[in-house]
Amino acid sequence: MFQTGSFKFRNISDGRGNLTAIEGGVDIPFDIKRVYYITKVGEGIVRGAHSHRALHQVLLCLEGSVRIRVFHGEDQEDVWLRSPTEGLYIGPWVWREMYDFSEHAVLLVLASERYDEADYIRDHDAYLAEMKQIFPD
Ligand code: T46
Repeated sequence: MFQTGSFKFRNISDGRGNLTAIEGGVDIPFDIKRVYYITKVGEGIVRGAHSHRALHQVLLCLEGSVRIRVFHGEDQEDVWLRSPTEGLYIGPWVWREMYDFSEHAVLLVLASERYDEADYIRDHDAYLAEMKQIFPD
């Protein structure tokens, strides 16, 4: 129902450097309709602080590190992304916040749908109320 999960992607390394390939529907459980990335986040800044109703995403930190806090109902977990071969899957109805971006951190996000502001719940009380309505137990 409320899903998060970790992925480890294959690193193809040779004398020229590293290469990691991610195929939608193969390496991650959805087709990729959108890619975006977040850079130059200053010290102490918190991003995210919202949930989605339908969107599936995988987050990767290509450079540096970032801490992701995921929350669904009463459970909360902090996940550090520190390697470009690690991905964090976040499904619908999971509240997420991104903290502690290191200097030069590059957060890449693979998304299952095109951008749709109507899919966001940006108010935490509204999120809890909607969750209670949809998942009463
Ligand atoms: C998420 C976390 C991990 C667009 O126009 N198109 C887009 O595809 C996206 C993602 C955003 N925007 C606009 C909407 C806002 O005016 O860019 C502005 C900043 O977006 P937001 O405040 O939602 O950014 P974050 O970093 O708080 O959240 C983003 C994603 O929006 C969100 O889906 O899960 O990264």
